[in-house]
Amino acid sequence: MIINKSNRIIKYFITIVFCLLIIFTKNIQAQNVYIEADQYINTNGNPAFAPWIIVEEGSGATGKRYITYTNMKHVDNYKHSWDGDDKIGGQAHYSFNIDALCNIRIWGRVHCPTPEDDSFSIKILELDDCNWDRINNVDGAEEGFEWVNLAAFGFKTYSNVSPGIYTLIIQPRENFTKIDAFFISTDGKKPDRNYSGKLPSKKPAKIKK
Ligand SMILES: [Ca+2]
Ligand SMILES: [Ca+2]
Repeated sequence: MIINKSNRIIKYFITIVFCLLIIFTKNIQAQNVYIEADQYINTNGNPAFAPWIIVEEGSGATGKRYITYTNMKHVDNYKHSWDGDDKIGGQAHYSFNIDALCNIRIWGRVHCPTPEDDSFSIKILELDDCNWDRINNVDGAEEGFEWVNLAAFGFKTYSNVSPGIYTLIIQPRENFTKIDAFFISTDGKKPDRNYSGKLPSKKPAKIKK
């Protein structure tokens, strides 16, 4: 009698734990991520950031800063090659964390005044290996900085991305393309138009001993 009662209690307990596990697993949703374009992570071990430059701006750009490039006379018709691995142009590297299995698409906050200043190469190092995508002919950001879905202008979307640390890389192509920020959407939502960015840290990061 006592053994039967104990068995029932154990069964109830296992059932409750199992149900909680299902509910918890279903509710795991990866976090969306904002990246400021000026807060790149290039180090001595990575390609140089230049010819990208950081421009400080009082208003318009998130975090009051954006990146661009203006001195590409050394390349054909002021345009850099689409080949991001040719080692002529610089690269901007950004690290971001995906904390649960998800699909991702990437938005850019850009200002592209004309079709002659609206292109760059892009890839995610861990997902694309050697393949660069080509952002070009960007519509909707002629008058100032606007969020654009880069999937509409040449960048792929990614399905079933596993949790982990990833590296977004961009390389310049046409002069004067202005890039302000990126948004990694993991839930299909658009970036918040009220996002104002974050200023770069004035203090150096503390090193834990
Ligand atoms: Ca910015
Ligand atoms: Ca163009």
